[in-house]
Amino acid sequence: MKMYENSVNEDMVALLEKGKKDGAETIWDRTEKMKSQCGFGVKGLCCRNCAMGPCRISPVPGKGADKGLCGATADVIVSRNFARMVAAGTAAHSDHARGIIHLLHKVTPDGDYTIKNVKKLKKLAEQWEIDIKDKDIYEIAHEVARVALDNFGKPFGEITFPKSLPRARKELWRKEKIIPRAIDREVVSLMHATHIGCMADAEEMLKMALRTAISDGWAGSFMGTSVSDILFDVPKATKTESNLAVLEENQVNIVLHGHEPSLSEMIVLAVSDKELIERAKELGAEGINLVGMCCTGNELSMRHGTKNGGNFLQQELAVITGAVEAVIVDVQCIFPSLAELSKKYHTKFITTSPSARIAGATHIEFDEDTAYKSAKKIVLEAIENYKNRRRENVYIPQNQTNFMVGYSVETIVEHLDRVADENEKGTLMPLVKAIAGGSIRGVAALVGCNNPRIKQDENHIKIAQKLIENNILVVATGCSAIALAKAGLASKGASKIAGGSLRNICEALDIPPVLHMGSCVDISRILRLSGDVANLLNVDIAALPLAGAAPEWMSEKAVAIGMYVVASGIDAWLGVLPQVTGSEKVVNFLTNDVEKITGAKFFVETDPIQTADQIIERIEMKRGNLGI
Ligand code: SF4
Ligand code: MSK
Repeated sequence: MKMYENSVNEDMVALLEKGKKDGAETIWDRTEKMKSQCGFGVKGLCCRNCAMGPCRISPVPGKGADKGLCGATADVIVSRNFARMVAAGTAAHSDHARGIIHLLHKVTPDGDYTIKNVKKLKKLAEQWEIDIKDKDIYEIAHEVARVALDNFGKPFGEITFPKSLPRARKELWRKEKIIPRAIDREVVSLMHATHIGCMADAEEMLKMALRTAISDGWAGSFMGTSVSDILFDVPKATKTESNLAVLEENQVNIVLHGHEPSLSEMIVLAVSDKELIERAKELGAEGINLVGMCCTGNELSMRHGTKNGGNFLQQELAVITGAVEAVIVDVQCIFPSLAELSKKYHTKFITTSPSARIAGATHIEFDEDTAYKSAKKIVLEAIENYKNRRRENVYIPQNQTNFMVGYSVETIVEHLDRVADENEKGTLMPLVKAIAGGSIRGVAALVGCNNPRIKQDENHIKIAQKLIENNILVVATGCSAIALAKAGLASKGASKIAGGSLRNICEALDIPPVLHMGSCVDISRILRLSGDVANLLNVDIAALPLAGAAPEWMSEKAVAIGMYVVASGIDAWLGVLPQVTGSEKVVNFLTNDVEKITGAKFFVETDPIQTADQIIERIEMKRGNLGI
């Protein structure tokens, strides 16, 4: 009997059936094979932080070991394990940001990468008090990059935060001693504290983890998004299509998967290269069809309107269509299984990053110094593979969904200008008024991944539907945004299922009730929106009727995100139980005591309708406290 249901999407179920006939293995097969999970691991009770271990603590009091060899208790082990997840998640987002900032530091007017948004560059420079008078924009860019890079390893002081961070929040972090000093420093300090013989106080461990996570959200991710906008432009509202039906029968199909826009922005140029299109035609294809996946898919859709093939759990299904010439990847959320799976089909699995080399893949390292040439080489590899497609084994689903993408804060403001009073143009004031007046009851962020232990996309969709029915505006990023796009909720037509007052606002602003704001790193756009609204109202973020939810999360990045969301004063709902239940103290801190420090806490709820109900209740409570 099957333990886990696979997907809400019939096309995906059909592809899984095809995969079975083809003898292909997918994540659902591996989930079944994994059978019951390790009981110690599920509760976070296993420690192998030193070679006296592994040690595991019995979850049953009085039975078996109640301490590790060094004397570490369940509280210590669980909190250390959780903290390590935060460190890894912060490292992933922030290393991504560092890569983009290094790119900004070497950008030249005649290079492959140029500055696409001078306004945003100058604004950031001004915020950071960089003297821009009489300076060339590339000189300014290099100085901005220097200041940004300092935030990773500055030896003294605090991180330079964006203006959107309300002063009250910053003061609170200072008072609670969770204000981050530098990104790398926080990751290193946290890892140090988890070493044997260091931190053995669960609450202090989790406070350190909060500090590290803040450096992810308000620095690493924030700078990653800002610098991407400077280099590749601020996303604008764009219509595009989602799901694997976006693959083309008679074109070279390239699936681009991962996270880093430095690669995707060059691949997008390379697929329009005349020479390469010519070569594709020589081989009998009508053209080259670029399809994004996961967060790279989001980056591409929001800046170029590139079609999106799907989210995390669709990466193997893309190969199973038999219609994909190449899956090109960079970093994060890439199944190593793609190496073996693609050999069953004609697909080339091409890795490009030294940080994510995968045995069995074709590795063509992407070189930023010769970016366009390098991207062309990678795309050519895909084109040359077109002749190997086995047409008798191709199945491309037929159902695609239109959706809107590209709701950066700047674009939201442009839409708000449609209804703004003259003196409020260019600000978020109309949104503030709609929230204060009650036509928008609050704003909920749906973020995070898919997880094979949950029917793909189901929780994202059910929660979003219920929230918009109740006049709560949904903002979404990452794989959640893709789930909602596939379900039609990120299209303007979805406003017909929204509550009456939200529907009226959506129609007046010409927006969908679910705003697709980009990739995982772009949760920083949501932080910015929250901070800017709080600043306009002169309150702290914790006072606002906001909520965050990661209904199908799986990655360590999601743990870091949850922690920085809570540290920012926004409640966070998790639809998958984190591996912390081995310690009552840790559970109690995350779901209770942390609220005394940050004004927000975690809720763990696996039922999507209950989740939506709880979000609505907390949002109404916050409205009541604000007297609105
Ligand atoms: Fe065991 Fe302590 Fe070593 Fe962990 S750090 S493996 S609990 S002895
Ligand atoms: S890609 S971290 S599966 S959202 Fe950003 Fe999706 Fe989660 Fe990866």
